[in-house]
Amino acid sequence: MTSLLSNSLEKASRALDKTEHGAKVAQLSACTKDNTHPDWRITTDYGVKQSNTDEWLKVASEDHVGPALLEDAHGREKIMRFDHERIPERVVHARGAGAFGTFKLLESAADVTSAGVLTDTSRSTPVFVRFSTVLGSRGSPDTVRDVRGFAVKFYTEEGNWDLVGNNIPVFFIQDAIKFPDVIHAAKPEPQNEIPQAQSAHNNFWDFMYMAPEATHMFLWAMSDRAIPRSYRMMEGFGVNTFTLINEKGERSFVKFHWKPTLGVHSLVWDEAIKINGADPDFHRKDLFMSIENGAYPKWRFGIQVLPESREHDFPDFDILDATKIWPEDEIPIRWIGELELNRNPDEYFPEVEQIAFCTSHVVPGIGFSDDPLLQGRNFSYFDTQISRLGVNFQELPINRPVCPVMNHNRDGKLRHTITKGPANYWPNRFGAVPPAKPSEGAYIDYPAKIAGIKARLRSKKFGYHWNQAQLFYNSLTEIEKEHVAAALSFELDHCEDNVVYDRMCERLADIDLALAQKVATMVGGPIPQQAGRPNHGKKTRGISQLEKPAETPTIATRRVAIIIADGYDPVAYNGMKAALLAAQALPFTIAPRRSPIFAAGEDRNTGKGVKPDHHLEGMRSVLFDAIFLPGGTLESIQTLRSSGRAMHWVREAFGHLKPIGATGGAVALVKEAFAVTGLAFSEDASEEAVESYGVVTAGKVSPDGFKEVVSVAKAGAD
Ligand code: HDD
Repeated sequence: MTSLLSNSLEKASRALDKTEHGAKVAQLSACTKDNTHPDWRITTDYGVKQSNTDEWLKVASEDHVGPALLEDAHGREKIMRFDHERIPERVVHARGAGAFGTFKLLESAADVTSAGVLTDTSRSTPVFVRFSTVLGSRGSPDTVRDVRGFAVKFYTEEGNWDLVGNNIPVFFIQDAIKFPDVIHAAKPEPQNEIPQAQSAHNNFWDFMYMAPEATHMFLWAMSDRAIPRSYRMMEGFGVNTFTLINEKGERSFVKFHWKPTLGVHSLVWDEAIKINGADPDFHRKDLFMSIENGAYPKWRFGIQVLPESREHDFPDFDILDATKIWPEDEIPIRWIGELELNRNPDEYFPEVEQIAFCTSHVVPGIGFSDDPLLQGRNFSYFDTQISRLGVNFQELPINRPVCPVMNHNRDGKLRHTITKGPANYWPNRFGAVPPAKPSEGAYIDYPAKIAGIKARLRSKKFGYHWNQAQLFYNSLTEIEKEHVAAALSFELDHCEDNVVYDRMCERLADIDLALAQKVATMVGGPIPQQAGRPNHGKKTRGISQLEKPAETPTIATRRVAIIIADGYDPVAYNGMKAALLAAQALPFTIAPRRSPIFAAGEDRNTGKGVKPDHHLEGMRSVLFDAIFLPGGTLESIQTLRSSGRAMHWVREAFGHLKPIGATGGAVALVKEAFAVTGLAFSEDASEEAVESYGVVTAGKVSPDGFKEVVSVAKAGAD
């Protein structure tokens, strides 16, 4: 795929390094080295060149070599460094991928905040974004059913701002003190560490029932949002309620949003579970390759703002409750900025693994609210970085702010800044300047007036667990509702304890009776006869992902398999490949073998043939967004028809509702493959009927036909 990278794109991304990423890349380059320097030879970590890095120093005689000597400092260093390569993985969100990018403000929010990053439209703020799954270990697959992390570090001129969000706008619990419970219940069970990276087990669903506040979020987690097609095609949400403070000292509540310009798209579950085996790095690769190919993913940045005076205006929910959304129908989103990811990391560990986010890291103009989940998070992240990376974690290159840092924090493990001067305390007698005033850019802690009793409490509206769960379900389209029912049926099928699935069937009746009945029938639970709580029937905008197509329909970066065999039609093959490349899609040639495949009429002794990118056994249709069969001689069709794998590619792509194109003799092959699915398209089936399934066939090859396949694929991509 890298071969698609044109020189001009490479140049463009290098140019970006200097301009768009500015300060952060300049800072990182000071600690970046290039191990490919032609004059360099292998040395120890203390800099001494070594002549042999393949044999340990040993005692040798004529007929015997060994034992190995402890004296070998190079050998010992090499092994000891290796022994200590791992650090504790993140306790949640261990599996992740990241990239550098740029945040640009398109419209100033100076009416509500004084933050430079949200008011100065001339700025280009460097960022690093890390996407992740929550439950799995570092080596777990990418396409599991799970919430995805969407953590953004803005390296602003006033210090680092970490917006640590998810791709789902609500959370399982309301108070941070319950975080260890929900995570213990969701992670592998303690007696056998099973299952990995799955919520489909007894403990998770036990907790979902026992903690009714989780009801809204588990519906989101059972929806298509939890199996995204790509990190580039998912929304991001700050989830918690933060605050903004403007120059006049007025405070507003705020929720942060990211919306992908490529639209929100998901896999289907059958694809997701198969991709986990076929390519466990599917999302990581997708992000890396699209940036490498110059197809930089973009998101709009939005804020939902409520003046402080409106805190109690919403009878159905508390605006500080992280298990609730602020419905867009009531509080619209102001889209004010844009994020683009345009540079891959140079090395995974020092950048993606060592990046450390803390929700407590905000800049002047942005503050916290009394959201009890956020308050606990502000403690937890800093604490976890100390155990993961050590107390000097903010000195690591990826974590350093681009503005000056001056304070009297010193020492600790692996401190490496050398600070000159005799004073490591304040105030001191050496005439150091005093701390800045607010007018000089200092952070202002908003002087909120607080009075009350000390107690372990939640406010009353935190008890309304059902209204937004129903609102979410009602706002989905029929197909999305079917997917929720199927996901619940899958998950509860993996719970062997009938106490768990029986209770969950009862719980679902608090949301929607038909949903509960459908799932109960599938999983063998008691079938509820009446709703636990009547469904209020309300809906809102912004929930169904079908409302969120790409800003401009596109198949750029989508993967298309062109399946050929010896005797293929070169006009159809080359024409389609050219049409796909023109649309910036990624065509892959797939054939029964990876050695050259010869076109119809090509001499197999003198011709060069086409070298496929993969053979049919090396890949699976689940790894592609669309397939095309160019047809050709009888021999070529016969080769594919008699291959169970080739026919399975076609059927599986059809089963996953992917666009399929075929020309010439391949049309009959495609129809034959469908016959097994029970959807035999008769020879005289109307074109519309066939196309309604995303299938485009043409007896004759024509440039218009290629365009049509591309346009059906575009519609399919949405
Ligand atoms: Fe968290 C990591 C998102 C609640 C405690 N969290 C972490 C990451 C993301 C989130 C994206 C990965 C950051 C990275 O890529 O390094 N977490 C959320 C969201 C939450 C949330 C959107 C709800 C609004 N988290 C939450 C609570 C607590 C934590 C309530 C604890 C009280 N989260 C952590 C942590 C992690 C973490 C243990 C593990 C690794 C890390 O912080 O750096 O501190």
